[in-house]
Amino acid sequence: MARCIAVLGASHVGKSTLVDRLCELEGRPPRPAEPYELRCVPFRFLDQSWTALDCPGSLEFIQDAADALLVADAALIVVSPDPEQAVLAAPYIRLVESSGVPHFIVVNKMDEAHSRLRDIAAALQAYSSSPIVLRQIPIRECERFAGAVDLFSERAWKYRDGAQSALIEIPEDLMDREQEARDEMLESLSEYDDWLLEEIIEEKHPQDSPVYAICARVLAENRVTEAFIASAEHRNGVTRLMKALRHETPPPAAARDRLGGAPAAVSFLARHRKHVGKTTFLRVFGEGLKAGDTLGGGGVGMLSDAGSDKPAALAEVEEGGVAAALKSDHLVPARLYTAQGGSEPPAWRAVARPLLHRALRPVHERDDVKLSEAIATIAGEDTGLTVSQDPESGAQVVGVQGALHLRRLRENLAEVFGVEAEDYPVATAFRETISRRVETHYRHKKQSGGAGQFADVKLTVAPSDRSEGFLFDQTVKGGAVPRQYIPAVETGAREAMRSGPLGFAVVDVSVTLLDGQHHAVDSSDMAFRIAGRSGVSQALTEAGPVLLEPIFDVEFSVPSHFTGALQPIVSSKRGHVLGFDRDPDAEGWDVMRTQMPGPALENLIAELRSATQGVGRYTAEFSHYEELYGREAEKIVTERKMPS
Ligand SMILES: Nc1nc2c(ncn2[C@@H]2O[C@H](COP(=O)(O)OP(=O)(O)OP(=O)(O)O)[C@@H](O)[C@H]2O)c(=O)[nH]1
Ligand SMILES: [Mg+2]
Repeated sequence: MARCIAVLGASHVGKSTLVDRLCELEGRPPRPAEPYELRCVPFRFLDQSWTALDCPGSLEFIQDAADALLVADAALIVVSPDPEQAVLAAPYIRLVESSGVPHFIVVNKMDEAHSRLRDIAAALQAYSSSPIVLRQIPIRECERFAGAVDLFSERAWKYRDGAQSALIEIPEDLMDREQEARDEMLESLSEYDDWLLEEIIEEKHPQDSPVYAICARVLAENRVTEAFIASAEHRNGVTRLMKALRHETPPPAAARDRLGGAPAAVSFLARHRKHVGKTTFLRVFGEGLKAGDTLGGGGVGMLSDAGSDKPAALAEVEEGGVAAALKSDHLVPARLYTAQGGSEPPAWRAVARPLLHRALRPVHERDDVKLSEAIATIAGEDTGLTVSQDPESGAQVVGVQGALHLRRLRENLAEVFGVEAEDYPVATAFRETISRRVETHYRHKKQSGGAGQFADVKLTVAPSDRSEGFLFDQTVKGGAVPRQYIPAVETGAREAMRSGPLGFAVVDVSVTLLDGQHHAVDSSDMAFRIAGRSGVSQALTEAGPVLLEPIFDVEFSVPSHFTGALQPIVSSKRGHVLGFDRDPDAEGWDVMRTQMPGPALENLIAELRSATQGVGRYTAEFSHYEELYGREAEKIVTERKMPS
């Protein structure tokens, strides 16, 4: 049986360094981490197999972290020792809590800590719905991080460069603090265990082993969050952490139960690799998996070591093990597989809604088809990416998490698929309508040898209610326009709606054909279609055209601390706030409901991130169209009319 931990947290907190150190405890250094990519690191510790899933730090890749949590037995949320940076951990605490995966906090870079550990814990507590309990406290010598006291065993270790830590007596000056922190820890645990509560009330000194068992249980039940300290760079605190993981990380059966049902394997990542093709990373939950076994209704072609750069065949993957499936193109990421079928993962994992939409085009025109194919392939693998087509221009549009994610996409296109692509903004879908009723008369007449063309129409255009689209009616009397030509007039009128006097599609207009004339020989469908089109176009020009702007319901979610910073962003973009509340789904977060005009969304994520230290997010849903007047409207119309 092998266990799996997800290691996640903000950028540059030392996640990859910590994973390297865990792997090096008993083995060789792992394959180096690549920026912005999840890395699987299999390793062994005290005769047991483990895989660490080293998640990329930027929030733009939080979907990768969510997918890693899907398969993890436990999570390590790695944080900075600076209380000011606690907020950067908030999105990860939130994600892990929503997943239900038992988790620990690791305060890393303790060698750089300038604050008291309890202040760091207090700052993190604002975002954690379970109490954060210290498992260790630091020993400092001359302001330097020199060792740690384990609050369970009440033993102290002094770190030594390049050697095993030395067991020492708890330093005299730490005794009181140690006692206080230990009491706090036991008190938190005693809330979930009557025996422990009694021991405390009777002022006994509870034994280690039952306390360890309580710890493992409350961890599995997500009652408390234990915090460890480390300096991964200096290899300090790594063995202690790994020993705690070994004791307390639940077996893979618990992760499988959390997923409901009994998947044989769960895929959590897929990448297209040059010369290798599609590689899907799986965690095996069944009794084991061999190449050639059936999974998801198809054969698994080859199983390869998840930690290796190049394909390295594995005969079999044990229960709980992680492997890369090659030559198994039917497998897709983030799916729960049985031998014959596959099912959707739980809803909590879909965290990455598109936050930035950009259109893509190939740098070289000849790559047009290649680009579409490559994007389709990547969209099947990158679970944080959406692909659509702009209905106005037909351009390929990608929905990504931000500028870094876009960069990873473009690099992937170039390096793996050999297509250079450039991105550009997606035009806002403005519309136009009219403000008054106009009656018009239009005669289409041509006499150029042979058969002529004749059609005469009298019609009105009138504004109709918002969202009514296009309505057509006729009140022609006495066959002035013969019945067979009326549909042609309607077709012409619809054509006129495609682009109005301001240059945008026209909506919410009703056209009524009142009267007209025809000619026994020269009238035709074509002639009435042209008359309908030209007549309506002419009428729209006179009917007070108005620009319509799409309005979106935009809901922000930010740590409460930043709620005040949202208002100026919303108003500077012509939006308005509808209200705000505590976020029921996450401790320490607020949601703010607003309405914002379409153009505001173009760069919203960049502004939101710069106002919220990168952690704010939003969702946007189209709501309705609203009339836009004045300078803003003029600017948009002028830009539209400029030759591109
Ligand atoms: N002082 C100190 N530096 C550390 C420690 N751990 C990691 N670092 C340094 O912090 C930097 C970031 O470390 P990484 O391990 O790449 O951090 P990460 O969290 O994986 O970063 P991303 O994957 O980019 O989010 C590197 O320069 C490390 O050498 C530590 O314990 N103390
Ligand atoms: Mg890293």
